[in-house]
Amino acid sequence: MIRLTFALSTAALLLGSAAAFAQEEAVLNVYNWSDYIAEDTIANFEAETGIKVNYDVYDNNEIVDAKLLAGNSGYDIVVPSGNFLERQIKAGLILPLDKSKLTNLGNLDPSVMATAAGQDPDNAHAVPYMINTIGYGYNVDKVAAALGADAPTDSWDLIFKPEYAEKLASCGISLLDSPSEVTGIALHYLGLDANSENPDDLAKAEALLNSVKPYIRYFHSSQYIDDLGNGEICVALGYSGDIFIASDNAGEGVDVQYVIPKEGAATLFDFLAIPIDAPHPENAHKFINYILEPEIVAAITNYVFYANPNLPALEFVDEEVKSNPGIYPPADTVAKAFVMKAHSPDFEETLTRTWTRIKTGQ
Ligand code: N2P
Repeated sequence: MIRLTFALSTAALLLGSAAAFAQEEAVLNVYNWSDYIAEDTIANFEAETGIKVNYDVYDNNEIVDAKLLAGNSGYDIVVPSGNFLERQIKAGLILPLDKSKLTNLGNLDPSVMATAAGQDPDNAHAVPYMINTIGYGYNVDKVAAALGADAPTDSWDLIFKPEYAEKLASCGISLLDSPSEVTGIALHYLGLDANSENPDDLAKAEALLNSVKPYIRYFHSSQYIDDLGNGEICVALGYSGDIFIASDNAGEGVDVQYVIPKEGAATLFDFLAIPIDAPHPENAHKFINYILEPEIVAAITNYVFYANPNLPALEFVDEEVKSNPGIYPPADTVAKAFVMKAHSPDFEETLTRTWTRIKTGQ
């Protein structure tokens, strides 16, 4: 009898949650990076599923992190980079995926999934969306005018050696407003571990950034797309695809090139993930499965110039995109790149204070 009661109440619970899913309102709240989806992806998803999408954008991991930590963000989909995702999973902020609902999961490159499992054990919580490197973009004519033929446009020296940065100040250098990524790159440039949490190492990165700070026009993580293209700035440390977008949108006669510096660039995955308290988890799974369709994700890659890890999508990626070594880098470039890892919460706090000091000089 007890067993029967238990069975009945379990069945009622299951029916209850099935009913809750069935009754989930036809809404999905997406929080994605700016310039990180094709023009018609959302409209096509809405037309195919009848789900209305509310779509917000951000340009920096720290913003999403703070919203997830605060809870009740209202978002059903977020797109953290792997190093942030790793910490968010450990903190219980991300919903485990129901893989039975992700019928297209097998499209993902097994080697990428193996790498991703380093940040999301067993790939249990998130699906790799796009792959990017962090290098820099530069305006070929303006940099040549400022530095002549000797400009080190294959090296981080262009930004981190004051003798060059000083000469570029008048045409404008911008850095990402991203503490972990920019200090990681500075550490790597100094020959130190990009993921070091040693205070002495961080002090060296701070000193390097301070040495070029007088020549930095601004710290921002998306403004450079327009400004590189319209000639407002001439060098931007930034995300690979965003620099290709700047190049693609550049005004008449403006030649913007992306550089993966010879010392190595940062490389990272951004992931599709569902916050633990997402109001529409069922719709979020439908969205992730939709993005996993080869033609859908290929259209995104063709529009935003970031590589995706979906193997059957490759045949739908434009030839000029897949043959671009800045978008689909060759193996030796990948070997020199470094992966950003999760920081401890304590170090993250120290880093935030250091970053404020660098930006404000106080
Ligand atoms: C898109 C920037 C995405 C790359 N504009 C950040 N990881």
